[in-house]
Amino acid sequence: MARSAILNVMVQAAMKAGRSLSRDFGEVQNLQVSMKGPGDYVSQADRKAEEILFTELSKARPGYAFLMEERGLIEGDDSQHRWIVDPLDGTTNFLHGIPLFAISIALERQGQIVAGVVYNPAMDELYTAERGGGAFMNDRRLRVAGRTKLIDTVIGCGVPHLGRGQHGNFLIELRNVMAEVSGVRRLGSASLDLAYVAAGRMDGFWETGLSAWDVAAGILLIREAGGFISDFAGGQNMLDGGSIVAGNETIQRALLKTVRKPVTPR
Ligand code: 2AM
Ligand code: CA
Ligand code: CA
Ligand code: CA
Repeated sequence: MARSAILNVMVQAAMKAGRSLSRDFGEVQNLQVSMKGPGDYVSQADRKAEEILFTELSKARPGYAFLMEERGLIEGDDSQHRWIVDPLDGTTNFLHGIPLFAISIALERQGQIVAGVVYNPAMDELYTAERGGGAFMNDRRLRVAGRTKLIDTVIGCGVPHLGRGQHGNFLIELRNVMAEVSGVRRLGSASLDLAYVAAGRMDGFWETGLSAWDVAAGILLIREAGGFISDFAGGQNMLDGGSIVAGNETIQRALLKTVRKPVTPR
């Protein structure tokens, strides 16, 4: 598999930040942790990884703008390009010693996501995609799962955490989905959830209340693996709207209908 120069830059940056996360994951009890809000933690590990990504990406492409979880928006001279970065997606897992976390890097060109990397250093799984070039895990080409009946599927979701609200809506969505699928999973890292859908490990995924850095790279992975994605309204406003429903063409459509079913007393 030949990677373009820009994807190579992203992979090298992700690996370097991944080494930093792996070191910190080994000594997680010594990390300084602070709370940004209820149930919303950030650690030195998040900040160090973000620093590495910012340094590496700006060295390789000076002037590109950034949108990063911890630093926020950083303007650039180049109005065409923007990096969308989550240095540690799944901080709660990380701080609990659960190896389900990832670095997520997407590159936007004129408002379109053209390259994406999701890297889980604990499992050494590197997911990459370029627009029109397919999606890969390490060197293996990815394809979304082919199941077409909801009853046969395993569907991932995100559970709203303390302070995020929408718990009531989530319980309705969950009840709707549980009634129609084979199993429901919750990994705790949205970028990995989307990578797992791209890899065909989960047949679909839904979550609300997400940010652009959680989903930007994963969206491209799924599209390039032949999958479909929409927001909860069926549109394509996933980056700003924060809601997402994914799967193959049939499952995505069915899942969207299922999660949005009105409540029926039972
Ligand atoms: P994070 O670990 O980068 O914060 C899990 O459902 C998803 O929600 C993860 O992608 C996680 O990203 C995000 N998340 C977890 N806790 C959060 C919080 N308190 N506020 C916003 N996003 C959160
Ligand atoms: Ca966070
Ligand atoms: Ca995140
Ligand atoms: Ca994060």
